[in-house]
Amino acid sequence: MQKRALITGITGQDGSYLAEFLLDEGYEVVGMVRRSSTVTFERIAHIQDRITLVAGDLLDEVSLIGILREHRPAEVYNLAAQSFVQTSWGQPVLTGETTALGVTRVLDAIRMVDPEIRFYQASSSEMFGKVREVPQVESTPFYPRSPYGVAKVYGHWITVNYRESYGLHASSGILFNHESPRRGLEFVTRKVTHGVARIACGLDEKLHLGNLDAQRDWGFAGDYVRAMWLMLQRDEPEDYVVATGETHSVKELCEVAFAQAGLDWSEHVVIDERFLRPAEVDLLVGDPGRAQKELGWERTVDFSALVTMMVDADLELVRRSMG
Ligand code: NAP
Ligand code: F7E
Repeated sequence: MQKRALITGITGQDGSYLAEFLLDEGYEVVGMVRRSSTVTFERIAHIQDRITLVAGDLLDEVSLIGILREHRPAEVYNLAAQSFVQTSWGQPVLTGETTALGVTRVLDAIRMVDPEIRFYQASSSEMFGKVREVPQVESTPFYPRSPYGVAKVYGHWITVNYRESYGLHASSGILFNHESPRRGLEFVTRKVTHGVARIACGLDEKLHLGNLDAQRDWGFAGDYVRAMWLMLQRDEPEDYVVATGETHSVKELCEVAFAQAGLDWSEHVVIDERFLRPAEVDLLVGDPGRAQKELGWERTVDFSALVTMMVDADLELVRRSMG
């Protein structure tokens, strides 16, 4: 029988890759979208005729219960969130309502409608924040450094709690930064690759950035959605770190991205205080050992291939927009 999966956050970067992946696996895909005055389906336009979109919001539990009752998915992937760290200082309550309490609303809806549903929670390396050990593993203590990170810690523990309290098949993927040509323009990788493309095409001269010393473990989003699915295929629910095991600074990101377009980053990058954060996460690097051993998961794209892929895609995008 064809399996049905519900994805919250299907219009986001990960939602679009996961929907493609599940369609290829033969799933019927239901995607939850929130009401908006403009259409936000850019990332899923190419598969829109193969998926079912339903209206709902993480802020509204009644909508979640209604969707589960009507569509009866076997698996729920909770990818929806206010996901931009910088915004979480300006909108801490909204971030908490969506990224933290939103998880409880989905879990509670599952508990009430069908506790057999398998559940994936999009946890984050931002939970490690001011890191207590290097590299970070599943048992590394959390020390979040932003309202976003704090909200994700809540989402993580409520997932563990519903698993232990009600026996739900609920797993949490502690995913480190993952990027792609579909990444939102405000995140640093895409900001840099899109900025490089605009400079290479003569549309801009400078790129304004914040802390160039921050280090991240950057992987490819297309690889990471496979890990989400693998977690829900296990007999027992469990939490997994998904990462590359390598870390690179924002400065290195700039070097590689500008060089890909034949440019010298130091001639174009300007440090701008507006992009510094009240509290920074200086260094993240994950150990994906458990995911490799138990899920058989491996990444296929390394850092330089990822940056090259993103610069090339943005060069094409900017050139096309210029006609
Ligand atoms: P994204 O591109 O920002 O997508 C977020 C999605 O959430 C969008 O579809 C958005 O809808 C939806 N959303 C926001 N508020 C909502 C609400 N109140 N109700 C329903 N939907 C709502 O994020 P992403 O990069 O794909 O990340 C997916 C998930 O993984 C997020 O939970 C994120 O926090 C987490 N995560 C991401 C990374 C990463 O490096 N990408 C790493 C670890 C964890 P609209 O299109 O309408 O805005
Ligand atoms: O910042 C530094 C910034 O916004 C990365 C989200 O998907 O991954 C993401 O969170 C680093 C930070 O991602 C600029 O200070 C310097 O140290 O791309 P980012 P993030 O904060 O790591 C985690 C795992 C998630 O879960 C989140 O949802 O880059 N940085 N200059 C800058 N960052 C931005 N955005 N803009 C700059 O100009």
